[in-house]
Amino acid sequence: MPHRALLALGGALALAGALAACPTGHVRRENGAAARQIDLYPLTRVAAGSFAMGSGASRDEATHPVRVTRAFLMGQEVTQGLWREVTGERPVATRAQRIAGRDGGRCAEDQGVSFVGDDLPVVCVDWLEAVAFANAMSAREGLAPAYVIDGTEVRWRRDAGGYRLPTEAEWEWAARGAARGDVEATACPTANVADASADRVWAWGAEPCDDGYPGLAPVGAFAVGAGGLADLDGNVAEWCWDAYEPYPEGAVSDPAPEGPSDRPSGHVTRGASFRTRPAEARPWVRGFGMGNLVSHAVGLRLVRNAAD
Ligand SMILES: [Ca+2]
Ligand SMILES: [Ca+2]
Repeated sequence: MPHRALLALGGALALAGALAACPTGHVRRENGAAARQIDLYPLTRVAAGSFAMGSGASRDEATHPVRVTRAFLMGQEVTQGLWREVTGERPVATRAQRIAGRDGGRCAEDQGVSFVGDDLPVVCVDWLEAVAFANAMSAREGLAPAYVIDGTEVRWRRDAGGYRLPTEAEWEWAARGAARGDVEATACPTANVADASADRVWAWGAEPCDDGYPGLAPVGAFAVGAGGLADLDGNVAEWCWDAYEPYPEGAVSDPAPEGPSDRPSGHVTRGASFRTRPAEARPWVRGFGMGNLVSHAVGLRLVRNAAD
């Protein structure tokens, strides 16, 4: 068994029982008020724990011990319908007009494939828009905002109860727990990746399977892994909080490198997308984009600190 497959198995075993679904559709208010129905963004609890982060397959994925000291609640990829509900804007269509030419002008449509739909993941939002959306979600539910945003500078108030982007470590910890075993071998039929249907549109290269979605898939269209998290290994890559840095050599707790939103080396994105070949759809692959990157393959999912 390849080293990275062993690590994947080890990670999955270490996480057995670490993920547990919250009662669907409920969140508990931070201020102790009675829980209320939240229909639009169910959350899954991810327990605190320790794991070996990074596959060890390359210097960029250097394996190192990481401790996630606090449980958190994680949602699915943010849909365009949720974005519109919270902000009043339909991001893809409006941004495609405002930013024509960026990402090849493909934010709303590419080669006849539509990227617009309420049940599709939000795409073509940059990192600053993603953190601003997290604060907007918090405001909507009366939660303390996680971010103080001053122009392009963003400060994370780590104890705040509001919505935020996951850290890269939280994302990988959750993804390893939700993985369905050998992700490399199974990504194509169980996640929205660059498959034969995409090849028929964009001629990216023949793949041996067809997941049925050349572009975006509705969020949650594929079977969820342990604990109820979906699309961690496909559909859209997702913005994380972290500035993109080389991994540390030693053990760390709650790593979360910070930097200006427009730093040249950018912010981390995690997870494969519909543009990722199945063999590359691995939960420890790191991506990054400038804070102002706009891509129709990059969206977001949100987390909150768990109350206990
Ligand atoms: Ca696909
Ligand atoms: Ca994803």
